[in-house]
This record gives sequence, structure tokens and C-alpha cells, in this order.
Amino acid sequence: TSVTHHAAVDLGASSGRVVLGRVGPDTLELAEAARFGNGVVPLPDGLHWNLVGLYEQALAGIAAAQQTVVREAGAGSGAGLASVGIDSWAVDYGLLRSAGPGADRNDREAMSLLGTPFHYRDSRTAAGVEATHRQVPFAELYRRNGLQFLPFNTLYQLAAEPMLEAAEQLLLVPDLLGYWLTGQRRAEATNASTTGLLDVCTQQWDTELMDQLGISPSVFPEVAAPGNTLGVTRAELAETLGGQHPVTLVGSHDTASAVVGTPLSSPDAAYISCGTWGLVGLELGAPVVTEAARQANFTNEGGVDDTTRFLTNVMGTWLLSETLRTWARQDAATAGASEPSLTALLEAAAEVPTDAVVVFDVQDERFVAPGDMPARIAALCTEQDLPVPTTRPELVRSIVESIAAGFARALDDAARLSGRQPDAVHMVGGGSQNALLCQATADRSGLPVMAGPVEATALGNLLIQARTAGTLSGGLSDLRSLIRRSQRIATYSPADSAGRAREESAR
Ligand code: LFR
Repeated sequence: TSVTHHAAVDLGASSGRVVLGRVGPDTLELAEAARFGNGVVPLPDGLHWNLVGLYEQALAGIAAAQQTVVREAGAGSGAGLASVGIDSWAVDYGLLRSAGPGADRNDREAMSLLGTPFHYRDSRTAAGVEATHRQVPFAELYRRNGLQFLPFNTLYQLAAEPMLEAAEQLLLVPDLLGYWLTGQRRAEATNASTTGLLDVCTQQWDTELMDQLGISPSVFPEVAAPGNTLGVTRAELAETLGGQHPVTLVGSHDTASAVVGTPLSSPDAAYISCGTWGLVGLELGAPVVTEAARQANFTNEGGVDDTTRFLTNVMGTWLLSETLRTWARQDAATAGASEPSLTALLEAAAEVPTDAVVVFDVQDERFVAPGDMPARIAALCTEQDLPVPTTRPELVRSIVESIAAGFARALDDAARLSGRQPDAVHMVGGGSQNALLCQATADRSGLPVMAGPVEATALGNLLIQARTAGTLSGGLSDLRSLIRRSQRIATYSPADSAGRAREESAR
């Protein structure tokens, strides 16, 4: 049969999902098997993730996907998932060490998790940044790893990691879930590129850099490229998962899968993968590790099929969601108040007159940690002699326009630094559903915005699985043409150029 079924486990910072894909040369259909919340877990020693909980949700989602496939084909048909693939946010990790002898354990080499993995928004990394740059200045780091400065890059976290000494192995989040599922340990290449410890040219571990930083190279498993098979789900899980399924390495950094799932209209087209973060940039054939790129804080992350993701992190929907969380908390203290809804707020925000819009710098560091964003925005505006947005719709509109201004600047930088001239920008991910943000991005960048698909990350994950299974073939542009044929994409034209066109035709 030419159609195969695959389950994509896609974990974002604020929600996770398991998506069932039916894929064939002319077929690309998605069905959500599970969706669950994710977020910051505050503990006395800092901010963490609940990774064991996410693993449990992933298991339930894979099981549900398998059941759907079996039900639709009819029991006894032998139908089932052809594979599973996992992606998540980058940089974060779990540390492991040998579990030691255990009489009932099947796997004699089993490893135990050491401690509770930290959330990259935890502030302990600040000390790690200083310690690291004292040993290797940022300019040299950039030459070696090609990575933009983000205070939470794995190498900085490790410089502030008390548990590292005791660890025998480090696995990034999708690799850790892959280990729990299959018992096999690898470092998937696209995500490994976000650690700061991968050589930007060879895409292999930079053991010399590790030595300089006092990090033992032995904690890192072998790097493996997407498109390889990690293993098969453990026999112990067969009852839960309705059998044993191959686990395929996909672009396990969610942004790498999102770029695969972006139907780029031309080699020069730019993209914005917009969720919690807005990742703004271009797909290139080789890294750009210039002084100008370093100063503009552009990163060269590894992409699927040896591409380079030349991009920069801009504030995404995090500022909006934290603002809504703050208001919900405040309203809960007021009897009779209802939960503020994003849809209603965005509708009201669209009516705010432009002279009430305040554009502020969304890249300000104070917005990284969770908390009261309306208060932090007000403080920033006051410091910079900007008017403070007064009503909720004004603030929401100002946030959206400020994010769009950040996107437009990053698009300009991407063009300047790469020498490419983008003729369109693709907005994918949750942010592509925000019409106000799409239009503002078109207006402020002067480029048409092609919005969608929302589930670009899950799509990119599924397409690499299907290609690995032999259902699809070809390069990224072949895979993307299937997206173009099957998914709905909306276009937002920049107001300015529309206005100019009208003026010109009136003359
Ligand atoms: C997006 C993302 C970004 C990365 C950030 C932190 O979900 O993966 O690419 O910089 O999260 O891991």
C-alpha cells in the first residue's frame, strides 16, 4: 500500500500534542490523537519541566493513534503505526547515570534520571554565561559553534549545573523521551546543534571546546542525523502501545521540523516559525559565521538534509500568553470576572486607533522570565519615555505591533547578512492563526505574509518519518510540494504596497 501511518510527538513550551498522520505520495492528512498542557513547574531550587509527565502523555497519545489506525482498518487487518517521531523545544536536557544492578530489570544497562530537568527560563544560567565567557570569549565561541547568544544555550546551563559531575550521560529532551521509549541513546543532530558544543562546520561534537570548558565529552552520545532509525519501542511497552513501533529520528528540534513543514515558495523566501518564540530567518546551504551575523545575533542551527537554519530568536506569543495569565490571576481575585479570552481581546485590539499603539522593544531581557508582563511593559515604557498603554485592548495591540516590528527588523537583518532578497515570508505555527499579527508583519516588513500551516512542526516531523519509511522520496522541496497541495495557506498583503498600487492606478 502506498499510504502509511505515523505518529508525531510534538512538545512545545506551552502545549504538547501527538498527531496521527496518513501519508502517501498524494496524501497528507492529520488527526490529533492527544493534546496536553505544558509549562513551567516552579520548585524551591528553580524552574523545571515535568518530563516524566510528558512521557506519560506521549505514551497515551501514541496508544490512541495506534488504536485509531487499527479501528479504521478493522481489527485483524494487521494495520498499525509504521513509525513514531519526537520533537521538542531545544537546549534542555536530562542527566543520567547507570541504574546499577536490579534483579528484575530486563535492561542491564538501564540508566536513571539524575534530578529534575531544569526549564531554560530558570535564572541560574546567568552565572553560567559569565563563567563560560571567562574561559572562551563569545567571539571565539561563535566562530566554533555559529550560535546566537541566548543565555540558556546548553553550554551555559552546564556551567551552572551542580549535577554534571555525577552524570554519565546527557540527553536532550527528545533524545531522553526516545531513550525511555526504545532503550537507545543518540544525539539527534539538529537539536545537538543548539547546545553550543557542536562544531558548526562538521556538525560533530567539538571535544576540544568541551575540554576547554571542563565538560567531559563522554557524557554525549553519538550524533545521528534525522532520517535514521533510533530503535523500536521497548517490549515492556507493547501492551500499552498496541505493539512495538519503530522510532525514527526526525528533526527533533521543533524549529527544524517546523522549517521542513514550511512550504517555502522560493529558495529566497523567509520564514517565521511563531509559537512561544518567533524564529525568523532563511534556509541556507551553508552557515554564515561573519562578524556582522554575530553582532546581529543570528544563529546557524543545523537543519534537516544538511541545511543551515540561519535565524534569530524574536519574542513570540509568550508575551501575549503571559499577559493573559497575569490578567486571569488578577481577575480571579475580583468576584464575577470572567476569564479574559484571547480571541475577544484580539478583536478589540484590531479596533484600537493607530495613534494609541506603543511600539516597544520586545527583545528586552526582562521579558524572558515568567511573570507580570503588563507591569514590566509599563516599566519599560516609562523608562524610555514612551506612553504607557492604558486599556487591555491597547496593550494587546501594542504587544502584537511590537512583536511584528521585531519580526520586520529580523527579516531585514536576515536579508542583509545573507545577501538574499526575500520576496515573501511564511508564517507557520500557532502565530499564523493570529490575523492581526500576520497583517502587522506584512505591513511592517513590506513583504506578503503567507500564513500556515499551523501544524508545520508536526508536518515536518511526519514527512521525515514517511520518507524514512520509503513512502515518500526526494528532497525537502518535494516534501514541501505535498504540503502546498494539501494544506490551506492564507496571504496577507502589505498595506503600504497595496496603498501604493492604488495610488499608482489612480494617477
Ligand atoms: C522553539 C524553540 C527555539 C529555541 C527555544 C528554546 O520552540 O525550540 O527554537 O530557541 O525553543 O529551546
